[in-house]
Amino acid sequence: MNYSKPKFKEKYGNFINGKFEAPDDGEYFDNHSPIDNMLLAKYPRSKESVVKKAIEAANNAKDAWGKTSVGERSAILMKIADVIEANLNEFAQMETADNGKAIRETVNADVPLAVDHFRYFASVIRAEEGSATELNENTVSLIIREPLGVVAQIIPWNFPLLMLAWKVAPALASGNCVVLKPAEQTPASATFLAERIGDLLPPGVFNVIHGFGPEAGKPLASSGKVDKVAFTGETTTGQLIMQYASKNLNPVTMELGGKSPNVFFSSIMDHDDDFLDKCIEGAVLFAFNQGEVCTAPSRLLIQEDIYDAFIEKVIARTEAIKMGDPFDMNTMMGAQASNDQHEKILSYIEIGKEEGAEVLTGGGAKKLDGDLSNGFYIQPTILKGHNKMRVFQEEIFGPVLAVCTFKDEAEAIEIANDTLYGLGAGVWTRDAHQLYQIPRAIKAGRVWVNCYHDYPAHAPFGGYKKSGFGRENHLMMLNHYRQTKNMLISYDKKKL
Ligand code: TXE
Repeated sequence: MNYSKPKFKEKYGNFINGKFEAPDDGEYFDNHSPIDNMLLAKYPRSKESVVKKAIEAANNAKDAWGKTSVGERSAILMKIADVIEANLNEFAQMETADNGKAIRETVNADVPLAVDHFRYFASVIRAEEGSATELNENTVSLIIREPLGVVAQIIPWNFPLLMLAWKVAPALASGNCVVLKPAEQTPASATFLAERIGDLLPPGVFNVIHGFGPEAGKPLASSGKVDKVAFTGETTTGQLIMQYASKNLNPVTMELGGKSPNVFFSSIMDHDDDFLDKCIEGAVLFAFNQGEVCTAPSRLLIQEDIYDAFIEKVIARTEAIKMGDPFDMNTMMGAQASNDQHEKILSYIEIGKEEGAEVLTGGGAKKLDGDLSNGFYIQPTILKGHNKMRVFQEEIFGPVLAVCTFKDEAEAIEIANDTLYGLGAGVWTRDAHQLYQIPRAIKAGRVWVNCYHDYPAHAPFGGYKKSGFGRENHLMMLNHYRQTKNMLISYDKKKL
């Protein structure tokens, strides 16, 4: 199949109470493609009045939706998954045009993983069992889960459809209504989804409002008429959102930034075989999704006795990454998501150089030909330095790898944990002791051992430290969107 930029309408509305609506003040913002900086479409620049309307619609729908049976909700989520799957290529093209990522990623990862997420939560709610305990011969304790009501969800631009699925699938599965604000950089796939699934859900159950963080996100997160705020994005934005939600004592889930260590021990070089090739691929995953991944393995730690031999292979593999038209199936790395992001990454490369880091490969923007020359491309870049440098400590969110060496296990653990963040980590070794003990010692919510960047729906995902709290994926997620009701029932006729 030949992939290309899909046709967009001139402008789109917010999706509120089951239909698309123009913004009440008539204000729109322009959305450009980072591939070539061309205008894609206009979206509503929503303000508080629109946000309130969406929250009201969700509140009106919550009682009926909360009372639907598990079977009904499961069937609807299955249908949503089927609709996304049936439109896989359209979703993938839309996502590539909007975000700039390569079509091979959207076709093979973003969209299929979103489909799987809806199927997982459709299935897992049917397998759940409750709990009843006889406390004594006349007293029974029943534990019942109830939906929270209306959930505000604010998502970023790096995996627009997949982050939507991570948030929306468990919230709907648990019986909540949703008001979702996609990132202003990537409004397309949430809109496309609302167009396709709008008639599967009762009006008001799923609402999408577009706009900027302070104008639309803030009133959404601050509202006393929502019952929970779930957020993925930058750590400082997460801190603001916690402040807004705290006024209403609303619970929050925070999935924030990262600076994940990827640690390679000497034993990986013991044999020159497939496993070593896998390790090299694992190190080069810093460039996956243009490095715009909260768990990007952006710090590479190599045991010093294998450094020269291993880094040579990593550099060679990095230089073989094919950049080009994101709609070409052979392209491995596409455009950064926005001009702002492009500028931010380039400035970090300069900061690295000023700090004295050695550029091992890359080191600047990448100019492509024709229309693509206006797009936001960056060469995958490797900087050698030490862990105190800013490029080792701050989230760059681009294809920039900071590499250093370590002597032994103790130093590997020390460097790995010398970060404000604790989202992801990788450990690569053939040593059975290390492959258990090192991940246990690293303070991160997800440690991949001899693998990386795998996100199955049924494995819990989330951060330690400034990477946030609460978990996503896995059935434990359901309880982040539910209340626990305890019914204590006495069967004793006389005794109180
Ligand atoms: O993120 P924000 P930005 C990091 C990454 C990137 C930097 C800035 O380093 O360079 O953050 O990106 C909404 N009240 N990550 O500015 O601001 C916003 O509209 C309510 C890492 O795009 O966190 C969008 O929908 N909402 C991260 C969402 O928050 C607000 C993924 C995310 O935007 C708001 C994204 C406010 N005051 C960026 N301000 C990860 N680790 O996954 C913004 N928003």
